[in-house]
Parts: sequence; C-alpha cells; structure tokens
Amino acid sequence: MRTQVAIIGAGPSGLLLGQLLSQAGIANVIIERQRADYVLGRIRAGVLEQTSADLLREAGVGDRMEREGIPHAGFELLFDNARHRIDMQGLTGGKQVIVYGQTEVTRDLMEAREASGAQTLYEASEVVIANFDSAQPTVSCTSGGRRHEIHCDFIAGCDGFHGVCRASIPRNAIHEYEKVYPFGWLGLLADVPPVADELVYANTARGFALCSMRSRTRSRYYLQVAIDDRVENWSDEAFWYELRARLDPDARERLVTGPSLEKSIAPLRSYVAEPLRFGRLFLAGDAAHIVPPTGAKGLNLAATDVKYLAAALIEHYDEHSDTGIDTYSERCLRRVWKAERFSWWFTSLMHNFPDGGDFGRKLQGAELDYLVNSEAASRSLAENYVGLPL
Ligand code: FAS
Ligand code: PHB
Repeated sequence: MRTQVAIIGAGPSGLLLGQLLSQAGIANVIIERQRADYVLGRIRAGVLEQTSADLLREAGVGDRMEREGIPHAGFELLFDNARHRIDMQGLTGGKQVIVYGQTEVTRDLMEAREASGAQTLYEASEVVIANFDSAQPTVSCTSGGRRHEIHCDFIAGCDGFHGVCRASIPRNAIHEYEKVYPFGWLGLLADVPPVADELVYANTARGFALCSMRSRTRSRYYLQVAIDDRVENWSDEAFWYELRARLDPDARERLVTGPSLEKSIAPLRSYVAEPLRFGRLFLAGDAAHIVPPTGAKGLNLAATDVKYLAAALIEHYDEHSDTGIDTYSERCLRRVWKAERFSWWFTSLMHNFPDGGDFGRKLQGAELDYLVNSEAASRSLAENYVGLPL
C-alpha cells in the first residue's frame, strides 16, 4: 500500500490531522490499535479553547459543536468555603472557552473521516515504523487478519503517551523532561445536572475537586486521590460523599447525585519530548507532551500541534517548500512549554501536596487571596486559561 502521510493513532490528533490533509487532497491512512468504539469510550477532555474550536470549524466538523457546545465566559475558584469567579471574557477582551467533550469531538471527526472515504486500519497490532530517517519511511502492521506494508512520504506520530512512534526514536536523539505528581484524579461521569453554570475548581483541606460538565444534564466531576488509590476503592456513594465534603454550602445544596456512567483514575504528569521531528517522523499531541489536566490544555495543545503540522505538510506538497516542516518542532515547543508552565502552576496551586506541609498550605492560601483580589493576577490566569495567542 502507498500513501503520502501515514498517521499512527485515531485519537483527536490523528483524526484531526487526517481530516485537514484529506480536505487539502493529501492522501493519508490512519493506523489505530483499538476499535473505534473503544476510542470513543475513553472519557477525557471537556474544554476547548477558541483556537481549537476555530480549527474544528476549519476542518468542517464544527456544526454539532456550535449547536451543542456551551460557551463559558468564566469559571470559579473555591477555597476557604467561598467561591470567586474569574471573569475570563471581561479580563481577556471578550474571549471564552467552549465546553464540548473530547468524546464528541472524536465522534464528529470519525463521522467526517467515514464520509471522506479515507482509510483507517482499526485493531491494528504489531505496528512497526521504519526508515523515517530516509525519504522512504514505512509502516507495517497486522489488521483484518493480514500484514500491511505501507510506503509513505511522512509518518505522523499521533499515538499518545504510550504509543510506538516516540518509542521508535533512538534514545540519543531525544531529550525527555518529566515531572510526576504525587496524586491522581478520580473522574466520574453521570447524567445529573451540574452544580453550577460554570466550572468550579476547589482547593480544600481534603484535597482538590473539580465540578465540570458535558451538557446541562450531564456532569463530570473529579476528586484528587492518593497516587496509589484504585477505582475499585470508590463506590458511587463514597464518591458523592467525598465530593459533597469538598464543596461550599451552595454547591452542596445544588448537588444532584446519580449512578456513574464512567469512573476512572488518571495519573498526573508533566512531560515533554524534544525535538518533535525526526527526519520524516513528526510527533503530535500526547505522543509529544503531557500536561496535568488542571489547566484543560491537553486536547488544546494537540490541536495546535496538528494545525502547525497540517500546514507544514500542505506547504510541502503544494508549494514545494519545507519551511513549515523545518520549523515545526520549534514552533510547537514554544507553545507547549508555556502550557506546561501554566498547567504545572495551576496544579501546584490547587492540590494538596503530601510533603507540602502547613507552610505550603499557607502559601497556597496567600496566592489564592492575591489571585482573586488582583486584576493583574486574575488577568494572567484568564489569558492562560482561554489559550495564549498563536
Ligand atoms: P490519544 O492518547 O487520545 O490518542 C492516541 C491514539 O493512538 C489512541 O487511540 C491509541 O489507541 C492509539 N495508539 C496508541 N499506540 C498505538 C500503536 N502502537 N499503534 C496504533 N495506534 C496506537 N485533557 C484535557 O484537556 N482535559 C482532561 O480532563 C483530560 N483528561 C485526561 C484523562 C486521561 C486518562 C488521559 C490519558 C488524558 C486526558 N487528557 C485531558 C488529555 C487528553 O485529552 C489528550 O490530550 C488527548 O487525548 C490527546 O489526543 P491524542 O494526541 O490524539 O492522544
Ligand atoms: C473536563 O470537563 O473533563 C475537564 C474540564 C476542565 C479541566 C479538566 C477536565 O481542567
């Protein structure tokens, strides 16, 4: 089989890249380890920056997001049993975010790919990438009961943190930066109305909590849990009890509980691989970097990587120029590191650190007090949350 771009991974990064390339008439094949319904079943991100929403519109998959996505002009910080609103729209000259789940983004992209007729090899095993330091890279895999050998011009590593692409790069050619946090997030999805109209991020003595949503009838909640905690330890009743204990009186009053549709624990880490290009192989999205979800940056960073990579590949084929390809890594990493900093800062501010001690808690209290009483500090938080300019 021959194609122009082989994309490894059918998560949001791979699907969005495939859609942008197909729109530009560039042949591409996606190789995905799981079944499509498994990919859709993973509950992850919930907040889209304006630039990500714009890119989905550009890719021709923004209609349902326009109809069902919920624009948010602010969010709240809860500490010392009181809530303080961060007026994102007022502090950033009108910018907002859109609450629209990653599952729905992925579904919209899968439907568009189906309609485009572009090929996706699902349930692909033994995926091997080779010769990406030459002009004739190849991808081989087993799918549909037979071995495929794909000859291509470029390989896009959109295969997430545990994928094969980054792992295929010689260790002396890559520099990895990592920080693992001493806790995880226990997430629960339920068909119950949200406790508030906007997201509520809580810093409490019992630990961090986040009240998010997918619609006005479906809520997504998170609790900070110990790094070695297991989802089997948490009945729905135990989850709702602990969430209630971390909320302010008004939210406690408004909380509606119900059976979980999904419950899982995600570890938190900051990670960046440098560089993001190795000959004809490019890393994008979680294959290249990971942020703790506190700042809602993971999916949005993936979208920006894909925007830059799609433009670079289109420029290569249409204008016979490799300027975009040659600057791809540096361009992405400038944005990635600013998002890494923000996500680390917001995570450090909002969570209980086992080794932080009383002094650490007092520092967090002082920073939160400063944050909600200084327009300059609130503006800095707001402009990072809505997404820095491209
Ligand atoms: P993905 O990991 O989504 O997709 C990679 C794809 O590659 C997968 O479908 C995988 O099956 C496939 N793959 C892997 N190895 C392969 C191989 N060898 N061959 C072929 N295919 C292979 N971000 C937020 O903004 N907010 C959140 O709340 C949030 N919560 C998260 C919770 C969890 C548990 C995780 C893991 C991530 C979370 N994220 C969150 C980040 C998440 O949304 C990612 O940023 C987003 O999924 C990135 O998309 P991709 O880069 O496509 O990677
Ligand atoms: C979510 O709705 O899943 C979500 C929202 C904001 C975050 C993290 C997760 O910061």
